[in-house]
Amino acid sequence: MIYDIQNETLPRDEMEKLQLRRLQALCERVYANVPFYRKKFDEKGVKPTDIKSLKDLSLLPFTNKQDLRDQYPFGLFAVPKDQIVRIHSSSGTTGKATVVGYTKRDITNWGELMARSFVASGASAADAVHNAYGYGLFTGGLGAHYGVEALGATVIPVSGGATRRQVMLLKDFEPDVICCTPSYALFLAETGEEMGIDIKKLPLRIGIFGAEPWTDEMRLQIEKRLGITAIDIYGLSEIMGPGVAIECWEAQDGLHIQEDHFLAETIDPESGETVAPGEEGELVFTTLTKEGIPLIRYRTRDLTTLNTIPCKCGRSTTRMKRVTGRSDDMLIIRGVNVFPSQIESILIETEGLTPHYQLLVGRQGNLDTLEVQVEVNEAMFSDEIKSLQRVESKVMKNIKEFLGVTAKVKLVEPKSIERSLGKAKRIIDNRDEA
Ligand code: DLL
Repeated sequence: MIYDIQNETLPRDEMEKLQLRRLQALCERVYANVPFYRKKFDEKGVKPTDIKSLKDLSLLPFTNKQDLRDQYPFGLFAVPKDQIVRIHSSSGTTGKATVVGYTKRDITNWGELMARSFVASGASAADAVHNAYGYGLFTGGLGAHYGVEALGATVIPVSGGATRRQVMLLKDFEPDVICCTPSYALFLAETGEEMGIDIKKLPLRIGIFGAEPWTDEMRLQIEKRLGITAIDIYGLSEIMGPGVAIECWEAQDGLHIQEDHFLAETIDPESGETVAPGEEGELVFTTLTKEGIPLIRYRTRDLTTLNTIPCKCGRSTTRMKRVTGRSDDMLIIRGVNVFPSQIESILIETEGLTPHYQLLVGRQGNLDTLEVQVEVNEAMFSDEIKSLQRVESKVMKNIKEFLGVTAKVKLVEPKSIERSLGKAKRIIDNRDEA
């Protein structure tokens, strides 16, 4: 089923016409209402009327996270404050928070896009959704919540935390769909096992997981342990929140971008030049319909590849590959670039290891060092030291062979790495202290 058959299946030329119309109106709007953009346009010598085709997008200036921080809290809002009906904010790990505001129409659009996303995942109005994304300034909880209501399904607003109670609710309320981060899904499976509740045997059918990078290997684990179809959902608060793009259950082959609302490009992160579909680049979004805080060419730092081939599910929207890392999560270990997700793939494929891991980055002299700490499963834990050492060297060898970096590998006890209720913390960077 497709929720918004008209907009999700628009032929390419009609989609582009709609995008252009919206882009032109957007440029007029931000030029008139946001001094920051007026200045940026003027500096580039571009006027809203210069945008005559979608190709002219490249004339427009980029926006980045620092711009949002510099304009903290409300400097990029394009409407008077009395039209803002909701604020969200993302704390980030460094620097000031970024703040976003939504008008009534923004909230309605977001609900509709999340309703589209639920249907793309295989859910329907008849389903009940256990929503374990955090409620609050984070966009996950309320974003999914309003989507369930727009669809007319039942929302169970659990939020994050109290994990044993969550397992009880999964058993007692028998929801069809769960929303949470992929790392939390595994924590739920593990907690269920401890409580003697096998989530696989419950009616739960679909998981909608996002807010952090995960891999296909992790998907298989989650699908097996929870007995569900695991769907990847992508979004970021600056652009809207969850629901910017989602996989369809029919293909699970790339995430459909809601292109009538968000114009996507991929660029070379160094030069800023646009790269062609099929080539990896940094994802850049222009919000076509947002009123509260519209953004022009926002650099997400997320790396992906666009695919314009229509999908077998019937949607014609451009798809993006699973985001395997942010350019700022990339580690450079002795000159070699490594993403946590690449290490994750190697760990998950190794017998006896779990997907619970952390990467400790340090410095010795002038060189960066990497230590991979990964939990073993119970069976492996009760094995002899010799076989543990064998696994350690095997993982070290695979990391060296496939990724080209030397890492120390340390197997740790089951359940010794702290579980996260939201986004997992994969990297511990001790370089500043060294
Ligand atoms: O994480 C919004 C969200 C909530 C998305 C719930 C999906 C589900 P932020 O806190 O602003 O917003 O973080 C956005 O998280 O730029 C990516 O780096 C990362 N991210 C989000 N979804 C995915 C995903 C929410 N499916 C940042 N795969 C983004 C990989 C993701 N990374």
